[in-house]
Amino acid sequence: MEMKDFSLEGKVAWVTGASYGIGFAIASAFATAGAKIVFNDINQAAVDRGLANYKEAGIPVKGYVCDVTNEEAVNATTEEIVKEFGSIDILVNNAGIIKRIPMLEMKASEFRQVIDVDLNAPFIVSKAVIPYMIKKGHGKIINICSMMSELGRETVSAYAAAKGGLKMLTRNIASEYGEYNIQCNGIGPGYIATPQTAPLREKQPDGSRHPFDQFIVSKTPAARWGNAEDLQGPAVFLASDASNFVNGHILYVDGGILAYIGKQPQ
Ligand code: NAP
Ligand code: GCO
Repeated sequence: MEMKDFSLEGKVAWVTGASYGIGFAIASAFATAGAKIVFNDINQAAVDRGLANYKEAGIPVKGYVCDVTNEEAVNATTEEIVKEFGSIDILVNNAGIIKRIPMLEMKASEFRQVIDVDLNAPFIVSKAVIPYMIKKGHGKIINICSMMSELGRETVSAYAAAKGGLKMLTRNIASEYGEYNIQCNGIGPGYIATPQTAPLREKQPDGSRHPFDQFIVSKTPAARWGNAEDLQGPAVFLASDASNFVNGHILYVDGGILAYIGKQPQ
């Protein structure tokens, strides 16, 4: 093994929904490791916000407006990226949404919307990119899964169904395209402090911590929320040649939540 196996020099990486948060942190780490970065977001305002974030971080980047649930738009964006950059060596399916609604109050249309962004879109984007990876003779796909790929909890039925499905889509892409030297793996972040989880960390009117915030810290052996930077090393590993025989794996980056039975009563 050589340290250059961890390098992403000369690689082109597309991270979806990467204007901020986990996607931005992963794209930034890829840039540090030598990759050229492209990202997309759902509208021009989001892309502009992303471009400003990358500029501030000194990272050259190209941003595209593309709704990942729109197959036509995804195909067109994929073609544009390949035309401009020559290939897509690394794809991170990061764009996602969550709706926290008790199942009996959730409309079928709301359930479908979550499945559309969190599960159908990784299928659509991977389907667009894989032929180019086959042509190039290699490719890395990283699907951003979740604790909810393994666990359920109140109010997140659609999200858990989608992220559980994404885990299996990951394994299936690995199974179907592994012979073309394509590795498809997942990252399952634990509870990460981003805008997506901000409502779960909101201070109470009396200034005390949100009960869910305290619950998560007590469930996490690391005794803290993760931050987006905690995902950078694992993502670079899965994007690099150092992981060329790792396929269909979900790497949980969760401070130990899944390993832990919980604090015993005192
Ligand atoms: P996030 O708010 O979920 O970020 C997702 C990004 O995707 C946003 O930039 C969002 O844009 C974009 N997006 C949403 N729908 C899209 C669409 N149809 N087309 C294109 N882009 C779209 O924040 P995050 O916490 O960084 O989450 C990133 C990923 O990690 C998600 O897949 C999430 O489920 C997953 N995850 C998060 C955690 C956590 O604790 N934070 C844990 C496990 C997994 P807008 O903001 O403009 O809507
Ligand atoms: C929730 C959270 C989670 C996290 C994450 C956990 O409401 O329980 O939003 O679903 O965001 O996906 O890994």
